[in-house]
Formats: sequence, C-alpha cells, structure tokens
Amino acid sequence: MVIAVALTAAAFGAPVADAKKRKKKKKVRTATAVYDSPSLGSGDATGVCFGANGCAMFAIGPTERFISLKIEDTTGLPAYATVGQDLDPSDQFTDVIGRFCGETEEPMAIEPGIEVVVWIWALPGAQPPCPGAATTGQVTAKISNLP
Ligand SMILES: [Ca+2]
Repeated sequence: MVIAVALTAAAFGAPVADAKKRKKKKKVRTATAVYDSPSLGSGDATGVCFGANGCAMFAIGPTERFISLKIEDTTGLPAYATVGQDLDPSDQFTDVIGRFCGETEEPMAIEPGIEVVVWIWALPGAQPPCPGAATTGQVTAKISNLP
C-alpha cells in the first residue's frame, strides 16, 4: 500500500513541475573570483579596490538580472562588502547596488550587461552590522535571469 500511495503522489506532482518549467526558464550560473587584499576605505562611505585583485569582479550577460553572493574569507569570519555597477560611465563613480555581510540574504537586482564589482572591506561595517574584517579570500556568485 505504501508503494501505491507514493506512485500516486509522483503522478500528480510531475505535470505541475513541467508546467512551471515551460512558463519561465530560470538560468543560473555560478562564478567565482578571488581577492588577494581587502578594499581600503569604508563600505558605508567610499573606498578603492587595492592591488591587482583587491575587488571581486563578475562579468554580467545581457539577460542576467540577479546576483547572489557569498564571501569566504580566510579568517573564516563574515566580511563586509559593497556591490556596485558603473551605471553611468560618464562619471568616475561606481553606483552602489547593495551591501551585505558574508552572504546575500536575497538575490540583488542588477542591470544586465554591466560588470558587477564587489568591494570586500578591511573594516567592519554598519549597514548591515558586520563584524568581519576581510583579508584574502574568494567570492562565489550565482547569477541568474530570474530572482
Ligand atoms: Ca560611473
């Protein structure tokens, strides 16, 4: 009897899953970037990428609209980071998309086709509160067309 119940459930479940897939296809890819020094400055104000790999950079495709990020610092502590995109190339500033501590809670909305820059700060942060002080490490990004 247990087997029969399981088979029924599977038969009901399958068409629903197929219908969802046909509606919207979510495409997710994973990318990683290393940073060999933290960014200098304050994540709540401004700062710079330091050295050749002071920030994590991710190229974004024309259909990619969301990014989730996770920092793995060699200290093992959650590091404070700012996410930016240069939405207006005519000025020298990079626009802030968001900030996070260690790992993004929700995917961040980004502008398609524009490189994403992640500053990993040497100092703790305030928005959100974050005790981490970055050293070196790796950032893993999940980049997708849907949230
Ligand atoms: Ca700009």
